[in-house]
Amino acid sequence: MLLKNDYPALNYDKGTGEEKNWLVTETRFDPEALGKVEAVFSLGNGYMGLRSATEERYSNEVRGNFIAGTFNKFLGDKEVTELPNAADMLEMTFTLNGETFQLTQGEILFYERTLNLKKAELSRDIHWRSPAGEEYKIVFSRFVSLDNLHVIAQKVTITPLTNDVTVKLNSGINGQMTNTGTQHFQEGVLRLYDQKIMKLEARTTESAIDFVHFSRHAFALENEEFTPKNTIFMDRRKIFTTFEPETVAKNQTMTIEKISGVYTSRDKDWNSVETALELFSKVGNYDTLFTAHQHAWQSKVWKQYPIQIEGANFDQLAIRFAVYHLTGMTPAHDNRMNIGAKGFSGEGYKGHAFWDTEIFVLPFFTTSNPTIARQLLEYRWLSLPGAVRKAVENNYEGAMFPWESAWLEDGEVTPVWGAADIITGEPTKIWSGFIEQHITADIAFAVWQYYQFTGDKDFMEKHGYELIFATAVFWQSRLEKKGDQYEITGVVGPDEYKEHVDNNAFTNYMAHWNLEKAIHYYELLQQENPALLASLSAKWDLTRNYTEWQEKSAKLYLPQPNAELVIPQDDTYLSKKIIDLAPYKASAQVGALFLDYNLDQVNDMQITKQADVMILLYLLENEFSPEVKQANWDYYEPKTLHDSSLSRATHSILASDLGDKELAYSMFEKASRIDLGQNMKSSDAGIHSASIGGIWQVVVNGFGGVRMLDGKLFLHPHLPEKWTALSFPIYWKGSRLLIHVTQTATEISNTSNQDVVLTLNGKEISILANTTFTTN
Ligand code: IFM
Repeated sequence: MLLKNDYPALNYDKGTGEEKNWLVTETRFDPEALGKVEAVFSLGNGYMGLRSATEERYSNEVRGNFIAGTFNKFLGDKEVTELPNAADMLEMTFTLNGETFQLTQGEILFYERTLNLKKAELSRDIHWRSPAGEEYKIVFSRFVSLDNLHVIAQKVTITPLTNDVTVKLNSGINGQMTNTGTQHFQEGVLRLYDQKIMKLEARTTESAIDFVHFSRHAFALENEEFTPKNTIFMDRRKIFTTFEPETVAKNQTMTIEKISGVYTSRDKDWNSVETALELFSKVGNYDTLFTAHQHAWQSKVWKQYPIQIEGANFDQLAIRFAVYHLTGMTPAHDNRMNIGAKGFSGEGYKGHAFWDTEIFVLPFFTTSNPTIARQLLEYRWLSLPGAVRKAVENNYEGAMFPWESAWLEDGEVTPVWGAADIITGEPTKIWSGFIEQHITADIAFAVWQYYQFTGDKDFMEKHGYELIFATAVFWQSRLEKKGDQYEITGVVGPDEYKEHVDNNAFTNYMAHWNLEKAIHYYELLQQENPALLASLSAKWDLTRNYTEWQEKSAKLYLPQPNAELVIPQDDTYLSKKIIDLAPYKASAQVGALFLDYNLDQVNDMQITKQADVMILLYLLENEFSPEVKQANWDYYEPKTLHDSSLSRATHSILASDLGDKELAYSMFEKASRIDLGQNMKSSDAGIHSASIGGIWQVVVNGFGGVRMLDGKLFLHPHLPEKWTALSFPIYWKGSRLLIHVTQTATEISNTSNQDVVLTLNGKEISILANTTFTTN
């Protein structure tokens, strides 16, 4: 029976030939570890995402179907808006010769569940002996179409191996889903059309978004289509059909297809339930849908991001895994939506967007698919009203972006209470929504980074300048005069283990950067586009602000390196107690520290949750010398628990910059295993979007050495010893460059019609249009 723990649960080497380094395979069924695979093998197309729960149900499962941007708030002050768990369309219960198919019963003689990243298809291949001794080969396949964003397709083949048997199916749409108990939907109309298409309508309770779900089935015996007798069944929020038993002879195969669709009134092209039904009626069968789906993945994803690592199979798989999820989690179809910190792969963080998007994920799109990057930044521009509301509520001016975002108009949606405090027994207050304020500068930084990479003036004129000005207006109102200088007190920096600190270095430097950029662009627009400046000035009171920016930015306190070159993370960090972190660093459990201490106690120790000063040294890298970077690494890394999945990628990139290839690689190894590794409890609440974006940054910005400094492109690769080659595309000011790096040479193909100037390994070069430059 394949339930043993004596070999790794995930296998990365099953793919051969064309599929080498494209397959991740779960090799045993473990009813205790369903959550990991549900999340890590989740399917998505940016419009929706599905946790990969199985067709048949298990007690520890968490089923999840999330549709981008359909936020709803449950009643009461304790709740914040969240992405509702929509009706489940995957469920199918099989009765084989009177026995219910359940892997916890009988014996599993063969089991493999595989996520094929290239095809974006999930399959499950099982040889099962039932409790009565009948053996079956059962193969399940499914995908969420990238060609038709509304469609989910499933196929099941059942082959009895010992005797002729009967196969009965109960399948439908189950709207009894909740977000861990919270029901977000009012019941709507249930209906069966033409004895074929099941429909479930639902409406979110507060945001009043209409959902309509459809499912239909098709059956074949040895490729001969047939229609079994069936009975429709409706219950509260549930519509199911029972397909009566059909005899399948030994070694014959019965094929069942279930095609489902979901449409909502949030869709830009939403018209009515009737129109949705009409659209769904035209959807093809599994194979035709799959051909179009594969074509879409090939043309929109794998051709667009042909990133290759040679010499390390797992690493190649890991970067493909990253691109796979970056595609699935990103609502590229609609600029009113953003990326959830867990994508669509779980309820974790409620579908909200954090700084994870701008600092960790966006660089992938800015560099590899600027159209999508622009849309994600447009989301922030569209959500300026919410940011203004948050500023007003806090007695500030300008745009104070929420720590967690959902609807454009919502403003702050961070929940106020979190995990249990082990000392007081009370819930811990989450301060981030109140005082983790660096996100406002992070968004401005991402705008600037996008502009530098793309040269997209149209974006700047329509959205970018306004975002940089509105955020700078916030900062000037936020700064506090203390003696001769300005300070920012009472914040949480990226290190969320320090609350209510004064002058968090990252926050102060980023605010300063934001103010300086606003001054720069104000002056630039005075010269180049006074009309635009006048209209933005009227809206944001820029004439007064410009004076304030100049005065305050010049006097904003920026913590300087001390005698040991260490930049104080905040005013008091360096004077706090130091404890031995070795046991916590060695623990496989994230947050193991909190089994011994509560957050108040951790606040008083030199313990850092995640890259804080380190991310400052990365983002504003040319403001700090290599000596300062090294000294801060040596000081802070031993005090950093990497308890946030965002941490290791940044550390790896810095280690690359500091010339420590081994350390950079070991940090990368750990980062790339956060979701994809063997820890079967790492991802239950969902994958880690920022970590996944961070993995791409480690490969391209760290090992590939791609940087944009002061608006110029730099390339300084340092491949890990075991990699023989790395290839990736980047866009620079509209030109697509294909970069191929080996241990001894770098080749850059400029596929555009314009010359590109960049600095390669410290030397400025110009690569003529449509030519390839090679070193050595
Ligand atoms: O944004 C992060 C934060 O930096 C650390 N905690 C998790 C958040 C969401 O990923």
